[in-house]
Amino acid sequence: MEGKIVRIISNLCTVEVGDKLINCKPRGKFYHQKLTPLVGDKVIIDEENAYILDILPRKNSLHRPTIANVDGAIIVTSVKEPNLSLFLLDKLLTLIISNNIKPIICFTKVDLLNENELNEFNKIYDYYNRIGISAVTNSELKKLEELTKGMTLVLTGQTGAGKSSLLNRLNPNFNLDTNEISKALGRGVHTTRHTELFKYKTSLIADTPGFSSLDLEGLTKENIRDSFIEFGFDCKFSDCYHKNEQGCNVKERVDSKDILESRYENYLKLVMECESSRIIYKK
Ligand SMILES: Nc1nc2c(ncn2[C@@H]2O[C@H](COP(=O)(O)OP(=O)(O)O)[C@@H](O)[C@H]2O)c(=O)[nH]1
Ligand SMILES: [Mg+2]
Ligand SMILES: [Zn+2]
Repeated sequence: MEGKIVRIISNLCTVEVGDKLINCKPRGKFYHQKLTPLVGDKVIIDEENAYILDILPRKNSLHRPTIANVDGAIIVTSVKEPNLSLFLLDKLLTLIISNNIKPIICFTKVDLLNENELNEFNKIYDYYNRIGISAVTNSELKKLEELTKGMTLVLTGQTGAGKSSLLNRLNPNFNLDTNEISKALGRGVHTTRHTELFKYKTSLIADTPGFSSLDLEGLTKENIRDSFIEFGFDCKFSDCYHKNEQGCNVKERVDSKDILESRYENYLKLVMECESSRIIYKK
C-alpha cells in the first residue's frame, strides 16, 4: 500500500493513505542503509504490522524544514510593512526555480497601497504572470487553490510578510500564531518544532517556512541565468549572459521596458554576488 509521510515525531511516522492516517515505524534496514525517512516521502507500508517497507525515490529534498518531494513553493511577498523587495523576490525565485520547484508568488497587504502605488503594483503583478510565473494576491485564494492542485508545498517569505496569516486562512487547523512573540525569540523557536504537512483542499502544505534567502548553497551562474526565464525569449544564444554580447537583444528589451528594469538589475546583482563569493555559491 502506498502513502505519503505527513508527520514524523521521533521514530513514529504518520502516513497518509487516501483519507486515512496510519502510524508506522520504519524497518530496520533503513537504519543500515543510512536512509532516514522524511516528511513528504512516498512510502510503501505494511498496514497490518504498521511498518514502512520502502521509501520511493525522491524528486528532491530540502533542509530547514527537512522535507522531501516538494512540488511548489509559495513566495509570500508583502507590498508594504515590510516594503516590497523585488530583489528578495527575484533571489527566492532563482533558488526555487533552480531546485526544479514551481514558484507561486502570493502578494499580501495590497489593501495598504494608495492609488498610485496600486498602479505600480499592478504592473509588477501583470509582468510576472506574463512571463509565466504565477502571481496572485492573498485575496485570490480560489486561484491559489487552482494553481496548487495536488501539490506538496512550502511557504517562504520575509518575517511579517503574512505567511502565518495566509496558512490560517487556507486551513484553520494550522492554528498558527500571527505576529507572535516567538518572532522576537528568533528562528530557534521554529527549528525545535517538527515539520508537519497539513491538508489544504487537494494539496499538502508544510507548516514551517522553507527557503530562506540565505540558502544559496549550490547555486551556479548558469542557474541564475536560466531562472530569469524571460531573458531567454529575447536572446537567440543558449549560453549568453545578456551583458554586452553582440546580437543579444536583452538590453534593448530592458530599454524599451518590455523587460522589467528591476529584473535585469537583480539579475546582474545576483551574478555579481555569485562571482564574488566563494563560500555561499558553488563555482
Ligand atoms: N493589512 C494587512 N495586514 C496583513 C495582511 N496579511 C497579514 N497581515 C498582518 O501582518 C502581520 C504579520 O503577519 P504574519 O502572518 O504573522 O507574518 P509572518 O511573519 O510572515 O508569519 C500581522 O499583524 C498580520 O495581521 C494583509 O493582507 N493586509
Ligand atoms: Mg509566522
Ligand atoms: Zn543574451
